[in-house]
This record gives sequence, C-alpha cells and structure tokens, in this order.
Amino acid sequence: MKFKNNIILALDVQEKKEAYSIIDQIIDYLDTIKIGYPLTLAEGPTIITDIKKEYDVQIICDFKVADIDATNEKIVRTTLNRGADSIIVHGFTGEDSVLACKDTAEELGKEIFLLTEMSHPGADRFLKPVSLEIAKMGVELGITNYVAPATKLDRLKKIREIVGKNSTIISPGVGVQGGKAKDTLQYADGAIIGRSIYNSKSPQDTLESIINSLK
Ligand code: NUP
Repeated sequence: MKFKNNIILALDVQEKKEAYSIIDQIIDYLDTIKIGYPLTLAEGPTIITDIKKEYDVQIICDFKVADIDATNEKIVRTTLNRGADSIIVHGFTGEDSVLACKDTAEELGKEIFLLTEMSHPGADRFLKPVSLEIAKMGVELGITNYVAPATKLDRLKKIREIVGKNSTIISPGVGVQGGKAKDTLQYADGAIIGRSIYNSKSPQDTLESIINSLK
C-alpha cells in the first residue's frame, strides 16, 4: 500500500456528516483514511462501506484486533468484507492470534498492519519492553506492514531496522501528540494525522501546510 503525499488521515470524528465534510476538504491531497472505533461505533459499521462507495480512498480500519485466533478471524473477515482495505492488529497477543488475521486478510486479497510500539507515554511501561520482539515476530511471520510511533523516533528507527526497507511502516503521533511529519517520514512511509487536521479551522489549509513542510 502506498499513500498519496505520504499522509494518512485519522478520521476520529463521530458524525457521518462531519466525516464527509472533512473528506471533501482533503480528498484532492490524500487517498488513505484510517477509521477507528470513534466513528464506527457512533455511526455503525456501514460507515466503512458508505465511505468506500462514496470516495475513491483506501480505508485502514484501526480496530487494534487483540483476541484469540478464532475471534480475530471473525473480526478481520467482517471488517474487510465491509469494505476496508486493511486492518490494524495488535502483536502482543502472539503468533497464533496474528497469523489468524494475516491468513484471513490474504484469503480476501487484503492486508493487515501489525502494531508494534504505541505513541502515547503509557506505552513505555508494558509495550516498550516487548515491541521490538513484536516486530521480529512480524518479520518471522512474513508480515510486511507495520505501525510504529512518530513520537519516539529512536524506536521508530529501530523498528525500521528490524522490518527492513521493503516493509511499509505507518506512523501515528504527528501533530497533537508532538511528532513532526518530516522527521517521521525519514523512517516511515506514511504519517497518520488526526486531530491537527480534523479539528483545524481549515483542514485543507492545515494539510497543505503539512505537505509543504515535507519539501
Ligand atoms: O500507537 C498508536 N498511537 C495512535 O495515536 C496507535 C494508533 N493507532 N494511534 C491512532 O492514531 C489513534 O487512535 C488516532 O486514531 C491516531 C492519532 O490521532 P491524532 O493524535 O493525530 O489525533
């Protein structure tokens, strides 16, 4: 998966009307939208199908799948059948859980992103000690898409070293959480940006200035 302007919009608004209004403002600049629980639980899972029908975009569902293999399989299948192109899954659950996601996505001709370390400060306690191992497990399992934090560039760099230059890394934490798009894109293929765009007075102007800052 490639991302126009190397930016992915995290669309964590909670109303369809607002979601569409934001997409309308950024659609000339971006081709990938990340939808998570905030919008899906507020509007129902048909929102995935609706956005996919209405706009020519790639959808990444950020459901951080973290269950046993049998349940993961159902979550991934249902999400991808709704129209998502890919789904984010946790790695800390281990090999069987992650493989269930990978196999299901492959069967449907779609993709998973493996979440390694997270961007928020709290992740340092439980995830940081194992996140490089999670990335290594991903490589062993043949996974080529990863999520790693824009707020911790040293960790992002290490994860890039582990997953190799041919893997795809998408990176949240740019903007409100403190990460910078240009720094992040030294190591990542896509910067995930939410609040700084959708809470801005002009999502289009904000996005344009972020894109200009990459030059
Ligand atoms: O480690 C992660 N950090 C993170 O912020 C993993 C994530 N999936 N996210 C998500 O990225 C978060 O749920 C939100 O949808 C987006 C960042 O949004 P913002 O901080 O730019 O508003």
